[in-house]
Formats: sequence, C-alpha cells, structure tokens
Amino acid sequence: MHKILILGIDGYLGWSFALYLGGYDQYEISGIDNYLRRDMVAEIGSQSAIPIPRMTERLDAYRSHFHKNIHFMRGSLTDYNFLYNAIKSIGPDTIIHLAEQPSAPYSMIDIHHTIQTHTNNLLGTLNLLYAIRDINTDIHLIKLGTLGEYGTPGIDIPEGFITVQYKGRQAHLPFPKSPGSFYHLTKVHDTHNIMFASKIWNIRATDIMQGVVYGVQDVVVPRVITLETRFDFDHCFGTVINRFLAQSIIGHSLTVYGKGAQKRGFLPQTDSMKCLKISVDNPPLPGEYRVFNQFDRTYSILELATAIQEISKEYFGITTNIEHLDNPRVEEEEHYYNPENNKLKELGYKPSETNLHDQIITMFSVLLTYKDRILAREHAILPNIRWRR
Ligand code: USQ
Repeated sequence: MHKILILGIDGYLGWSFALYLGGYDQYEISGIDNYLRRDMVAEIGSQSAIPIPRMTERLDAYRSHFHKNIHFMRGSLTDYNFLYNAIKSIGPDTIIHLAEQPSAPYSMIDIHHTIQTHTNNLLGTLNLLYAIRDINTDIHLIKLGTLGEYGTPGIDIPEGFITVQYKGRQAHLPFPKSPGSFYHLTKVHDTHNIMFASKIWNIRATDIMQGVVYGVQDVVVPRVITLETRFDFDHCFGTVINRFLAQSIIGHSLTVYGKGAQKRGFLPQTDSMKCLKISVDNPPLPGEYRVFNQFDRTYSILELATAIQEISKEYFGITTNIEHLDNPRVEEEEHYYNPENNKLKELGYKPSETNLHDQIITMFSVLLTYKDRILAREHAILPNIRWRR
C-alpha cells in the first residue's frame, strides 16, 4: 500500500484529491486539517455555494461510498509537536501539502492578515520540512506553489529554472520570481525554503507551480451531496471562472478587473487531480528538487468573461453584462504570457478532452441548484480589498 497524507484535506483541492484517490485500491489515505478555510470564508461573510457537511459526515460518506477509511487528524501545521507526532504515527510515503492560505486578496486586507498568511504558510512549510528531516527523508513532499510566483516577466516562463549566460559564463539558475501579492510571496519564500532543505537534507520534493483552478469535482457521478467539495465565489476565495459563473447565475454583472487583457494559466479541477496523482506515482530521486508548471491553457480574463456571457445566453437563457471595475489589484493588464508545461506531459499527463465550453456548461448545471445560496451572499461578490490605499 502507498500511504498518502493530504495536508489541507478539508479544502477545495484537498477533499477533491481524497475523492479522486478513493477510486484506486493502491492508496491508503490520511488527512490533516484545522478548518481554517471554513473560518476565513465565514470571517469575510461568505459561504461555499455548494453546502459542505462537517468532517465527521464527510468521512462517513466516504466510507459508505468507497468502502475504505480516511485516517483524519485535526490540527495545525504551525504546531510542530502535533505535526511531528502525526507524521510519525502515519508513516506516509508521500505528503501532499495543500494546507496554505490560498487567497491573494485575503493576504492584502491589512497587516494582520498579511502576518497571518505568512505565519500560516511559511511556518507550516518549515515545520513540515523539519518533520520530514527528523522522521524520514525518503518521504516525497509534493508542495502546492503557484504560477503566480513568476509573475508576468514578459518572456517565456520555463519550469523552475533557466539557463543564463552572463559575461562569458553560463549557469542553470532558479527563474526570477516577481509575485503580485503577499500571498504569492509566501509561495516564493516556501520555494526557497524547500529548495534549500532539499539540498542540505536530501529531501525529495516536487514544487508545483499551479495556475488558477476552476470547476466542480466530478469524481462521484451521480453526485452525492455529502461528498461534494466546496465552491467559493466571494471576492476573496472565489477564483475568477468560478466567480463569473456564480455571478451570471444570479444576474450580477461579470466583474472584470481593469482592462481584462491580463492573462493567467487555467486548469479544471479534474486535471489538477490527474496531475497530482502523476506526481505521486513518479517521485523524484532522493535529494532531487523539481518544479512542474501545472495548467492546461492560458486565457485573458476578458476572453473568459465573454465565453461565460455567451454560454449563459445560449444554453441557459440568462443575459449577463460585463463590467470593467477599477482594478483593486496592482497588476499588469496587458502583457506577454507564455509559461511552459512539458514535464507533466512527459510523464503521461493528457489534459481533459472536454473543452472549456463544455466544462462551463456542466458547472452551470450543477451551480444552478445552489442559486439561493449564492444570492444569500451576494454582498460578498464585489471586491473591497485594494492593493493600494
Ligand atoms: N479577476 C478579475 N475579476 C474577478 C476576480 C479576478 O478580473 O472577479 C482577475 C484578477 O485581477 C487576476 C485574475 O483574474 O488578474 C486571477 O485572479 P483569481 O482571483 O482568479 O486568482 P489569483 O488571485 O491569481 O489566485 C488564484 C488562487 C491562488 C493560486 C493562483 C494561481 O486563489 O491560490 O495560487 O490562482 S496564479 O493566478 O497562477 O498565481
């Protein structure tokens, strides 16, 4: 049996990954979470559009559906003793670290939220690195970073490293980082900590530079309500495609920040799961630190808004406006963007055959059921956190 420990198992990706692995016999799954995501979404006055039950109910539903248990422990990665004891007792072959505060706007609210984000993300990852050093350096660490670590540098973005020539000499160096929020900065700092720990302690690590994930989980069909993963649409925790869909469903205009020509790499949740499993099944060598850029395609924000506007009208009879808001963030709104993503493909990754158009239709159908829950938190849609005062 391959023992996998999912950190952040109660989250959007963590729970989906537990479901995704549930269909395979070779994995024994454990999970840790401190419910921080639930608390933060409540703090900003929102809720998941798709209702999510308490962890005990999730675990019961999982057992009934997959006929196997998840070994769950509640606790924070910032507590070294807790983390050490948990990893020691579980004895994982692979640890997937999805337990970070994931929102750029949340990290920019004020000094307290910046500090909270840095404390949670950086200390959690440092504790994890030390626990791996102290327990078993053969454990494969898979850590979720972000494509946003690179920013929008105006040249092609390789996977982690670039060969540079300078004054007649050549070196293979980490690609320069230029992140756009204090949240994204935590991922850059994590990257440096992991790279260093890997070098000095011989830890095998996969650092995933993932783009913006969208969609609902589609592992369990027909859908079982107690097994659904969360779906956020608020200005802090909703990612852009998920937000546009929720906005369209309640007749809100689509909130394009600034010109909307800014581009990002995107992937549906199912493809994120496929990629994570490929990383699990193909560990790096002892002491190897590797980087995967994980996304399917790049789109501009306006392209996405236009696609959702058209699909809303054509398939669901909903007329939606696109509204260009004064951009609350400080970011380039028109730029060259071309990250590379070959390494996962070389390991066998094939993006979903369904295209964005079909995925949006599926998401729409699922989300329509929860229109009332979105309407109940309509006040959490418009952005009110600005990068500059
Ligand atoms: N945007 C809008 N309107 C909205 C929301 C966002 O125009 O209503 C724009 C933003 O200005 C930005 C882009 O859409 O240019 C993406 O924003 P987002 O909120 O969907 O994603 P982001 O803040 O970049 O963060 C998300 C996840 C984060 C992950 C990151 C991957 O929350 O955890 O690391 O995507 S990446 O963007 O590649 O850095």
